[in-house]
Amino acid sequence: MIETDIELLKGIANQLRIHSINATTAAGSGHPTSCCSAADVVATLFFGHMKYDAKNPHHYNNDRFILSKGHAAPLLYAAWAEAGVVPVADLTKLRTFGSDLEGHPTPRLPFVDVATGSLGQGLGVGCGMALAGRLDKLDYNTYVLLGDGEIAEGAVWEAASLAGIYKLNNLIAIIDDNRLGQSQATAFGHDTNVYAKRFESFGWRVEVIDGHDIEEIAEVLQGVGLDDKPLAIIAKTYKGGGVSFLQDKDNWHGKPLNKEEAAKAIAELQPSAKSGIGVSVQAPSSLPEPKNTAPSSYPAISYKLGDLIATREAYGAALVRIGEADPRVVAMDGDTKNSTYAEKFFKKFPDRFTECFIAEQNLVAVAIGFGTRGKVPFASTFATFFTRAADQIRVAGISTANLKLVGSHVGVSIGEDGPSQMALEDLALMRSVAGSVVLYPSDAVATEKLLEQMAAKRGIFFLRTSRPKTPVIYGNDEQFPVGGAKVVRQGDKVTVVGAGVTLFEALKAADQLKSEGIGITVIDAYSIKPLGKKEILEAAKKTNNTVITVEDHYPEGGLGDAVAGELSAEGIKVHKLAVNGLPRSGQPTELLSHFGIDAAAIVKKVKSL
Ligand SMILES: Cc1ncc(C[n+]2csc(CCOP(=O)(O)OP(=O)(O)O)c2C)c(N)n1
Ligand SMILES: [Mg+2]
Repeated sequence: MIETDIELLKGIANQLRIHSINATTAAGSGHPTSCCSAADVVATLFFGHMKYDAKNPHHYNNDRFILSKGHAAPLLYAAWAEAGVVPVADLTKLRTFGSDLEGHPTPRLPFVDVATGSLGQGLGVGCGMALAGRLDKLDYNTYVLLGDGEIAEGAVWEAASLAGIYKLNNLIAIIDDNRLGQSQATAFGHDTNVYAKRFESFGWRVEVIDGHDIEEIAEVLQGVGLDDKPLAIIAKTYKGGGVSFLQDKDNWHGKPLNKEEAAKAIAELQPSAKSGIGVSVQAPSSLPEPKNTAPSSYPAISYKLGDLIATREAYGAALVRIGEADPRVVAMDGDTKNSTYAEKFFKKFPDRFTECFIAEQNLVAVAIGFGTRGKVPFASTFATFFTRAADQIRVAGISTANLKLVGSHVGVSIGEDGPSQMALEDLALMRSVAGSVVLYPSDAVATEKLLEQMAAKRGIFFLRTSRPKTPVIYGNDEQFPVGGAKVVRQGDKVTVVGAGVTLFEALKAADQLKSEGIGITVIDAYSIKPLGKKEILEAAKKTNNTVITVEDHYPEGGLGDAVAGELSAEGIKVHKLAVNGLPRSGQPTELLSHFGIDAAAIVKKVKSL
């Protein structure tokens, strides 16, 4: 790097500081000191190192930058303003309603791939992006900027572990070690050695640098990708760095400067500030663009009515079938692939499968990362273990991510393994995610057809599969539009709505009641969000406005609440049968009976009404 460049980068760093201070002072809130500590690193990355086409932030081979410490958003916006993407005049609209420059970054902005601000999530997403780059034979690098306080999060170390295992030398973590967190100093402060040893033990190459020395920053960045390990740069910095009365001071986290303070700070910075506007940056190399387009159709299926196949097994078959036609499909699992049947896909397409080991937060983050790169990621594990990644899934909602989650082993019907393995809260969690779709097929055909839609449509989908084998009840040509429901039996007394194993209990109940001269309607609610309201309402109106829901889930937030929530305004009475109480090990039939969600319980409830 030539000397004038160093001077220019120093100047740009100060310009970024000025923008960050001005914007937060105008907003009356925000984190200027968290921006100042990282300004030299960000200036060097954006104007002296990264390869990207600023005119097209979505370019398939642009270097990626994730601001994992999302509260430093003004710094990110300032960098993209100096790169010519955000109008400089817009920076002071920070945090105002109507501006896309939100308090923490969201993909409303074209240069933001994922929402950040819930600390600890960026590095896992970066792993997914780095893996996708490798799969697509692209040479972009993924840079993730983290705070020193942030890396107390376990999810960071799940990601660090995976990056080390897969030797992701296209992934760079930069730790802005400014010694301070929010309310006090971080646990290890400026003891960079602690962080160095930790990253090294996870298989990373580590460089410890002065994070305010542009020359040093530029020099270590020149070593990116030179060996077969991910690179961690521990940058020793000062919070508020560059401004004398802020630098390294306690009690300045998350506080804007008042007008006088801002003027004083800018008077210090201005003399050496330089604009980045018009500074040329390296373009991405022109490698072939990956084929990330959806196929026009998927191959047909051929199941026989009555065949016994667990929906989890149908999931594995569907993933292979769809993956054959759709090169965008990738899969990942958390060491349960032989139970979720993702293994079928792994065997067929080993390059497109990522074993994420037992680290579910990272499993979800990796999937989100793949999704940002035009892939259609299917992540699977036992449904209950997705609850562990609740925050990643919630933030995926804010990111409007393309994310497909498939959870198996649901409810008490898994039996002997006992309550720690039973998903009984998953529907409640997944229904509450912004923009999510929640599907719950009962047979193999429904599973296959729903999976096609999951692959074809963008968005966050959760598919609940079951452990026990269930008979195929639908013909191969049956359609299962998202937001629909199927009437599988018709009667006039009451409508029973089930899904998964409880659908078959409802059918048994219908047979028994029929032999006693009582007719009931049975509905397969394969689409829980959006719910097949039209079908259920129509049926309910023909059965005395009375509905019974039956589900292998706790009563809170599952199928029963979904149906009651949609139908209460229509004057329909909804009676919920659900797992009311703490489960224990036992045979599935015993447990379904004990918790009152089997055929006998349905018969009893129908008669009581
Ligand atoms: C998961 C999570 N927990 C807590 C917070 C609240 N919070 C925002 S910034 C911050 C301190 C971060 O310290 P550090 O990572 O060192 O960043 P710095 O501001 O020092 O660069 C905290 C606790 C959060 N945003 N996310
Ligand atoms: Mg800090």
